Amino acid sequence: MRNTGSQEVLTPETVGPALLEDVRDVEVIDVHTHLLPPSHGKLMLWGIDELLTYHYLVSEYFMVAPAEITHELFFAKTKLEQSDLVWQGLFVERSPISEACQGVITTLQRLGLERQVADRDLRGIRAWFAQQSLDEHVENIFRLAKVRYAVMTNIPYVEEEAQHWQPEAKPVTSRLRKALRIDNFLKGDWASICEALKKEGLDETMDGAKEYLRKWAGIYKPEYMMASTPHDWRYPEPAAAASMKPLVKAYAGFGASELLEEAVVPVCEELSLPIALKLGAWRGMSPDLDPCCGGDGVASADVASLQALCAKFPKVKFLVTVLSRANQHELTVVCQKTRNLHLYGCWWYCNNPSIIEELTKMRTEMLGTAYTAQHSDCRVLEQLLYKWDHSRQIIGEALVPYYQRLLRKGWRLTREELRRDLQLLLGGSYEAFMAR
Ligand code: RAT
Ligand code: ZN
Repeated sequence: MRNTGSQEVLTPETVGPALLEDVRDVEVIDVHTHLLPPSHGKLMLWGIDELLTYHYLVSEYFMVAPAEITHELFFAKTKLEQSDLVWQGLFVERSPISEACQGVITTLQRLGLERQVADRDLRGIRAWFAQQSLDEHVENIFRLAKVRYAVMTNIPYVEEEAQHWQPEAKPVTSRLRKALRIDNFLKGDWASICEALKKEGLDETMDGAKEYLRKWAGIYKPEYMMASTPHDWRYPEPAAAASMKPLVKAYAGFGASELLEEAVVPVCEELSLPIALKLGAWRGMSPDLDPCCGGDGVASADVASLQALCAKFPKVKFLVTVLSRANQHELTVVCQKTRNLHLYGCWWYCNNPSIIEELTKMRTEMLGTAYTAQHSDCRVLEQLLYKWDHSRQIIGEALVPYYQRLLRKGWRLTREELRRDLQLLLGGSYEAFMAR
């Protein structure tokens, strides 16, 4: 009888099917999402109308929308009307073959809504979602997606969000962990930092900024501080910003490098918090799409700046992902050489099957299992289903040849060891890096 237990010794023939089965089963950690708990009311996005108005789909819809549907007209409509238009344009009038469209179909299939999908029955789909009880539904989705926990993105200077944390923090399911997002610091946006300080009754000084970070770290108890940097982010900042005339400087306040060095890094050192960076988003490239968060593009980032930052602060741990495919190889090399840096996920425009496959292969070749192969970046709860289903399949298929090659050389590998490796790639290496 074939031994299918954890001590089963795999062969070049059996490793492929075993890997594809195990990669579907492994419980993952989702290190970056935009999910929020049910206690945060309308900020927690879920259901078919949120799925259909995901910014990837709205952007795609505008490529085929009738000319008379202007951006203004579309965004003035209700969520339901917007979702009707996207459904009609992308799912009824043509086949939904893009990754974002396929994602909706995978999600509905996983929820057992095949018949409604086959009939293009959007009403029926809506009716199914309307029957769900929210807390149970959240748990059900995490269980079906086999996600142990996901890290949220918590932005303290967005009032709508902050009100759920103070004066009293609302309950958060143990499936969600926190991350303190501080884009305005990495942007060097002193004016918006001052606004936030004012609201909190803190001094508009570097000490005030540090106190602000400490305060919100105390409220969230985050996994890490995080920021997506401007597309032209440089560290250290070009001399021009540093050598501003004193008066101009007093008005402009502190620059991004100063804020990093004098506020973010010291507080992270003090609290032993890693800094997660996302490099290469070109914000507001297409402002017409900003209302749905779809206006951003991609730009090649300066990976040397990241390397300089990690080298300058060896006691701080950094996590990183980049948006541009063009940066990926360079970044992988930097990650291999930099002990305080951990690579995670195929971000946003890289979260497509062809690119996930390519990145997984390249990263495995250079980093072995010492990276985190994926994060979902979900904004809508049920997206956990498709983002993880799709990624598991592609990552699994990308890895098979590496194991086959190894086993052909006579390497002895048990099923348990294979599962261990998959766990490392889908959350274990992240936890090990964080705990180190
Ligand atoms: O993927 C997204 O939804 C983007 O709009 C961004 O939010 C990005 O993931 C980010 O975290 O900045
Ligand atoms: Zn994100």
